Amino acid sequence: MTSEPQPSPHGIDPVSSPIEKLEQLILTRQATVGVVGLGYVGLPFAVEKTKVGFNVIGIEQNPQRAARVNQADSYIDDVDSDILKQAITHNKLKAVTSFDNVVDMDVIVICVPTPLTKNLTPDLSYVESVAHQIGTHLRPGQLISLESTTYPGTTDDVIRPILENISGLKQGQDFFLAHSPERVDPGNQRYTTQNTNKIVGASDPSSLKAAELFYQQTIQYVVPVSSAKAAELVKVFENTFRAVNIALVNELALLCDRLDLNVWEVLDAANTKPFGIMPFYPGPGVGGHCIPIDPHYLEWKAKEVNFNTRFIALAGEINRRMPSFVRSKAFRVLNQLGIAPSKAKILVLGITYKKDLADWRESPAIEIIKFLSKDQVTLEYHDPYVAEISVDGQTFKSISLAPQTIANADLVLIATDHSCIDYEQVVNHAKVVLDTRGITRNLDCDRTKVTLL
Ligand code: SAJ
Repeated sequence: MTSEPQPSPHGIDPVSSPIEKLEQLILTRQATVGVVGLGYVGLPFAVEKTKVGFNVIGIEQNPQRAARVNQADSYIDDVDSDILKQAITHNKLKAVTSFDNVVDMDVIVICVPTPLTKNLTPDLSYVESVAHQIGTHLRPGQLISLESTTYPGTTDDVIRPILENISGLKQGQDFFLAHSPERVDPGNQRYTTQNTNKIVGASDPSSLKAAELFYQQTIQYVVPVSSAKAAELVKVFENTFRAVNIALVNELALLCDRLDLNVWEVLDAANTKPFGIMPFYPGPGVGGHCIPIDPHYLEWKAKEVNFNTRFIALAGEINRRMPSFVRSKAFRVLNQLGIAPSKAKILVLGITYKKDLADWRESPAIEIIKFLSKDQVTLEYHDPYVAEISVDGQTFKSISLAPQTIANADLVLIATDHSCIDYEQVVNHAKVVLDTRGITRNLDCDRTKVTLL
């Protein structure tokens, strides 16, 4: 990665080809960068590019989000408002809601969601809609990079035809197209957009070269692969690897429950092996925008070539089963206290999909709350990151974690293990605790009060 923009030898050579012009604009940081989708991937990426001198235009369909970006009011945990303010006040970043500026952009990076439909099939509607919008403004010399996680073949077989058919331009000679999967671990303080190795793949050499050069301006180690398809598969494999290993330890938790063994003791001991193992831990289920979703993109593509990815299907089934397992464990604890669920008060501690961030969408804790609400349990929650949630039309506000509110609950259910909570205090004041994250397993406390997943 170069720390300084490269001086353009003699300005932009009027006779150079589209690829040479684009490379010069990238090297001199004179390229205008468009980022479509200012979410947990797009906004950190946009800010990173401004830090090395690029002018960035964010295209954000949500007008409230676009306004907040322009007011330097960050809504993404990993983007500090002060850093955002620098980009805005130096006129290096602005957010718009339309695609009219696309013609002024030299590089356009697509960071929009790729969710699943209700029956677990890929929903490319956001990506296709963006491709149509870009296609209507596409001009020679532009590089388009798809970062959204998707099945192998999307860039070449879905995006490319849309861009070529609408614009009449050809990939590789007029415009350039690549896939560079996002690798963002929300809340990770060590690995950021800037120091996380980045895969780049394209199906023609000019596109690959332009994309590699672009990402090398801000990322220490860019890894080229032979095609967009290979880059797409790298990413969905990474998340499938996690989903399958999380499912393995979740299944172990289910088995340990039958064998009356402590799954946390077994895993902690297994992870003392100095080689050939990697720590994964059971939990109340798998949340976030990636792990529960991305593997099913690969499963769907595999079926297209008559191949059954059984690991993915099984992993999804086991991980989706965990919230109801937590419900059955909670009922077992209440039963031992002689309390019927419909007479019980449960305090859910932590509702985000994983610790130390504010994102509670797709969180397993919400699934658990849905189950317990149907069982007419009286529910309260505390989460320092989330002041209010609505679940199936019911609104809950985070209550204070005072000793009295802890003691008032028949059961405290730890669903997310935020680092800022004093779990010793929680156990001391609680009647009983169901710990689905193993966060209390090494605490010096009254263990008779604690049930681990
Ligand atoms: N979880 C477990 N047990 C584990 C690990 C995770 O139950 O051992 C749960 C978490 O609590 C969470 C879910 O699985 O609910 C997903 O956690 P995650 O950290 O794997 O997923 P994300 O979506 O926050 O971030 C991941 C990235 N995380 C890591 O690499 C550690 C990575 O897989 C992707 O770069 C990113 O998704 C993405 O955007 O694809």
